[in-house]
Amino acid sequence: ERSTNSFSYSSYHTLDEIYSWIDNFVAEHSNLVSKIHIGKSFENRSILVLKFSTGGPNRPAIWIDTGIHSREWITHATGIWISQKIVNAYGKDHVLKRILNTMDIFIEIVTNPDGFAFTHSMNRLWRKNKSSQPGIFCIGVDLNRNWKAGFGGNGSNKNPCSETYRGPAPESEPEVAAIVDFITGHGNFKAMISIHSYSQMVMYPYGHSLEPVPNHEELFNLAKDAVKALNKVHGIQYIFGSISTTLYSASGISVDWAYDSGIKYAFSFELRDTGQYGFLLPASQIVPTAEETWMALQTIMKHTLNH
Ligand code: ING
Ligand code: ZN
Repeated sequence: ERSTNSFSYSSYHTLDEIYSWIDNFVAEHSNLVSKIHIGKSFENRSILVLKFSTGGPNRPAIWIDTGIHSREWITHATGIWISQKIVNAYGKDHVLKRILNTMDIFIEIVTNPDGFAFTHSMNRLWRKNKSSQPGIFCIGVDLNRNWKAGFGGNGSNKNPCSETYRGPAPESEPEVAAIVDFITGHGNFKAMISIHSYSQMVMYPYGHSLEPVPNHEELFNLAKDAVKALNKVHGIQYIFGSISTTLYSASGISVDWAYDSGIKYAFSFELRDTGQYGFLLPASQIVPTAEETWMALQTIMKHTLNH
C-alpha cells in the first residue's frame, strides 16, 4: 500500500503491514512525525520508534511502548490508533497542543518484532523474543524480565524454558539494550508508559519490591485520575496500584528500570479484557480500547507537563 488511507485501524496487522504503514504515516506527516531506527532484533529486524515533535532540541520527552510481549496484539493496534490520533488531534485539541509545544512523544509500536512475526507465522500465543544460546534447547527471553532493575529477583525465572525467563544477564537482549541506549543517550525522558494486555490495570513501580516508591502517593493519585478518565469513555473498569501489590512480584521490568533511572512517571498498563477473550481480543474492540486508553495516556502526559 502506498498511503495510510487504505489502512484499517480496526483490524489486526502483520509486521510487514505495520512497517509499511509506518513509512506511509511518516511520509504523510513529516512536519510532526519522524522514524528513528534504534537497533536490530536478534533475528536482525529493524527496531523502530516514532517521534512526534514540533521542534526544539532534546525536549522533555514521553516514552510509550507497545508489544514488548508479542501475543498482546491489542497493544500494537492501540499504539497505531493513538499515533494516528495524535496527528489528527494536533491543531484541534488544546491539551495535546500544549503537550506537543513543550514535549516530544516517542512511540515504539513493535517492541518485540521477532516474537510478533512468530505470532503470525507459527504460534499466536508466543510471548518472549526469539533469541537462542548455544547448547540451550528452549528459545526466547521475556523482554520484561531482562532489565537491570532488580534483575534476577522474585517473579522472574532462570530456566530458559520458562515463559518468564530473564535471560543470561541484564540487557542481554538487543531489543532491551536498544531502548536502554536510546533513552539513556537522550537523557531527558520524564515519563515511560509500557503497554501490555490483558487485565485492565494501570500500575506503577515497583514490581521487584513491595516497598513504596518515594512519590507513591503522587503516582497513586495520577493512576486513579487516569483510570477515571478511561472509565468515562466506555464505562470499562480498571484497577490501579503498584505492580507488586496489584498484580504480582516481577523483577527486571522496564518501568522499574525507568523509575530508577530518574523517570518519575513510570506506568504499566494492562489493556482489555479481564479474560473472556484474553490475548485473542476481537478486532471489534480495537477502536474502543484505543479511545479509552488515549484518555488515560493524556491524563499522565498532562500531569507530566505540569510537573
Ligand atoms: N503481564 C505483565 C508481565 O510482564 C507486568 C505484568 C507488567 C509486570 C508490567 C510488570 C510490569 O508479566 C503481562 N500481561 O505481560
Ligand atoms: Zn505483557
